[in-house]
Amino acid sequence: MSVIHEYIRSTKKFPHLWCPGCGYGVGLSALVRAIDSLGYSRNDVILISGIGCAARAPVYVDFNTLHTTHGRALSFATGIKLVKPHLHVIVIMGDGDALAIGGNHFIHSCRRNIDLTAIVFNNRIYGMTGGQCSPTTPKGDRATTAPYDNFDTSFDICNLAVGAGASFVARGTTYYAKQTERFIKMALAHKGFSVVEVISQCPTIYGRLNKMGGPVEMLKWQRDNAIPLEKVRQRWSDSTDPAGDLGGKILTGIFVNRETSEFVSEYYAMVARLNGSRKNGEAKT
Ligand SMILES: Cc1ncc(C[n+]2csc(CCOP(=O)(O)OP(=O)(O)O)c2C)c(N)n1
Repeated sequence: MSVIHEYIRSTKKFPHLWCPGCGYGVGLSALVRAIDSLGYSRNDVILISGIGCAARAPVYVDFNTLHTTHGRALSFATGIKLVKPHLHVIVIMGDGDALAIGGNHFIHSCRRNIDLTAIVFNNRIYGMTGGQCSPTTPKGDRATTAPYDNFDTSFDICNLAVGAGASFVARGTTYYAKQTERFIKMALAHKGFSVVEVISQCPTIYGRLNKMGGPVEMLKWQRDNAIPLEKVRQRWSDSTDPAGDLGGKILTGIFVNRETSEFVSEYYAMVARLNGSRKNGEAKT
């Protein structure tokens, strides 16, 4: 029996709602294996999600789980982490949930560097609601709300997270699932706001609209188009390749991994300081 079977709520919550060939099960398995390999007690883990196909992930696994409103998973997670700082608080979001309706919460969680792990399953579209453009739909691609091609420029989730102050940021794919698992494990062990973007195939909607073939072809596309960040950095430093012109390729790897002040520790340090000053009869605030 695989590790995954020890954690799934197979008798209560199956069949799951993901379409055949969806990559989200691969992303969820990578997360479960990462948690298991860190030896966390499942009672100390809480998975929180908003709304969308990605946001269904916590429902299928036997941890503490919370399914919240669209785009607000990080707010719920922030409250829980502040009240129960010993918990490993993990937030699973889709690209629309995290970057569209939840975009503001996302950037400010990065800025706070609060000790949460955000896993963003990116299928480049709104899957659950029928294939509308999301902020990560690539320019020139089709969506149900872009029948003549999308002319918006897409967000780069990882660079956005780095710029906003997240202290661990990585991108993996469902094709390179072991690599993704490794990134998630590092993110979980990291103290601070950690983000792992997981590029996933959505053969039923995004793939069909963009004539990318079935799940196997979409996975092969990932295999052939994922470029390790180190290679590009090398090219940039050689200055032979114009920066930014990646021709639709996906950069994978660790974008940032830094130690910097963390919100919950600072908050409790301040509480202790203020309580101390009260006891000593000093100013109350
Ligand atoms: C306040 C609110 N607005 C809109 C919706 C409708 N809605 C449900 S899921 C979703 C988009 C989900 O997209 P994404 O986060 O990319 O997840 P996916 O389904 O692709 O995994 C939207 C707009 C909602 N549930 N609540």
